[in-house]
Amino acid sequence: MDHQTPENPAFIPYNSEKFEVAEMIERSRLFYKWADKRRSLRMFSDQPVPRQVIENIIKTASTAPSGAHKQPWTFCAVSNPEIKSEIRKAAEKEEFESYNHRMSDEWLEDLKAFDTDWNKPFLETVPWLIVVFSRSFEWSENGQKHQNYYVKESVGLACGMLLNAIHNSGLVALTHTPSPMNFLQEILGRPKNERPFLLIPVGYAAKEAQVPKLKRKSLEEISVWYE
Ligand code: IYR
Repeated sequence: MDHQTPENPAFIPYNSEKFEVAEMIERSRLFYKWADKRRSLRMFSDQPVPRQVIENIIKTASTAPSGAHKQPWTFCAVSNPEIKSEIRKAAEKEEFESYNHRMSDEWLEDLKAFDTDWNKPFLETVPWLIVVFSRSFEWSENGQKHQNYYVKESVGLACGMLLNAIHNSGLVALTHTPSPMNFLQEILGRPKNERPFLLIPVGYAAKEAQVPKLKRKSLEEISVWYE
């Protein structure tokens, strides 16, 4: 491997934290119970959230595994009110078209439980929008293109970690996908190798926030065991 010296080895020891079986079972149970409390929110407070929290959340997301460790993601953190307002306007324009002309009857029926429509006031209310971009390739310094690998898988994993980091901070989020999302690339001035992946409003839940009463699939429904 390149640049390998005794002072700068290519591989280093990894010591994982280990637990007794009983503790491991209890920790995994508690982590599940905690993760199961996370919900997608559409009702946010305008209470500010310190930038440092958002920085830590984004750093956590970037610990996700990625194809060949390319970390093919960019997280745009937006608190600027003018930019949030621009994003809301553009998102609502697309969502209006989607709800009125583009989405199938079956799709609209499936969304009834969520009571959503083309209005997205939360895009302005929330203190932060995290706009996640996937990077399909990179340019090297001499202008050569280098493909990234398993980009959707990698960015999806990072977003999962982002959502749990948000949950861990006592904040809430929505994985919002106005469609099409090209306007985000324009508004935020992102380069051609980036594609918008998710628009994630992050903040405190509104005082009177409600969520639809949903049931998660049981273990039996989601797993098959080959022991
Ligand atoms: N993007 C639209 C519609 C929408 C689609 C799905 I699939 C959802 O789970 C929720 C909403 C919107 O955000 O309203």
